[in-house]
Amino acid sequence: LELGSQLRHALDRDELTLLYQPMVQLCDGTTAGFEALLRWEHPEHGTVSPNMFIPIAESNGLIVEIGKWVLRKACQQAKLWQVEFGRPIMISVNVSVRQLSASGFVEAVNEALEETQLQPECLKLEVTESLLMQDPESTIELLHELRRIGLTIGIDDFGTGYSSLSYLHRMPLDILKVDRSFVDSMFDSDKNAALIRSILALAKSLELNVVAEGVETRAQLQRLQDLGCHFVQGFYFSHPLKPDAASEMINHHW
Ligand code: G
Ligand code: G
Ligand code: MN
Ligand code: NA
Repeated sequence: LELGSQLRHALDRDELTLLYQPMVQLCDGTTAGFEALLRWEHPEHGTVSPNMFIPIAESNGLIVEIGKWVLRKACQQAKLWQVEFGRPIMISVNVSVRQLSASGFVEAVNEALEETQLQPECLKLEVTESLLMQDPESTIELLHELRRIGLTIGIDDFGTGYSSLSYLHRMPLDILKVDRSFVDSMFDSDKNAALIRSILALAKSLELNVVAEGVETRAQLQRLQDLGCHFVQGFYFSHPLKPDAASEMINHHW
């Protein structure tokens, strides 16, 4: 059977799961929240990466249903943590192009929030740079609507797309996530170091908070802190974790 039709059953068979990667706040070393990362536990192929099946889900339309499941599951988990730990825990959900542009996306967000009773302020959406530039005018409208609800909007994989600066400053964004390729190469040369500095300067002038992703070493962490980065994520702190293991990171001091 081909992957596409198996994916149709994956939801019913409970084969989709979310892992959670901590997002660390640099000013005080606390866990500010988590990014929810989707996995497919395939009965024969083992764990399948979203890189593999999200494109399939986008082409056969299943992304809408999968996206709703992810939103609901992530909000549910954030609410559980909030109740257990007595403070709001931010949850970030990745949203793909086709999902965001499908009609009913805002309704799906509202339903997930209502059903789980999570405050909208705890939900962050990560949209990729390429998405923002595909249809900027209607995207700006939609993001405004989501922010009016109370959501936080982050631009993911920043620096890898082709953002037009003239649109970027009109985009209703809260967070800029520096793509991990920049963190990866920040010590390679003076030019690479300058690149990440200028991304941080751009974020500052646009009044966006910055998350650096893909932090794998203490040296990277220290440099990013010196450069004024607000949040970090990466294997240096933690891989994406199952809910129980993620719970143990909530009161961890980094
Ligand atoms: O966690 P991992 O490195 O496997 O993620 C690979 C890619 O899949 C990343 O680009 C990530 O943004 C994307 N991704 C992870 N979870 C989701 C999800 O729930 N929905 C969408 N649309 N993309 C996701
Ligand atoms: O596109 P997005 O930023 O959503 O991608 C998230 C992906 O990056 C996840 O699949 C996650 O597993 C992966 N990831 C998270 N931290 C690190 C890291 O420190 N190094 C590397 N190589 N990948 C990471
Ligand atoms: Mn992401
Ligand atoms: Na990214």
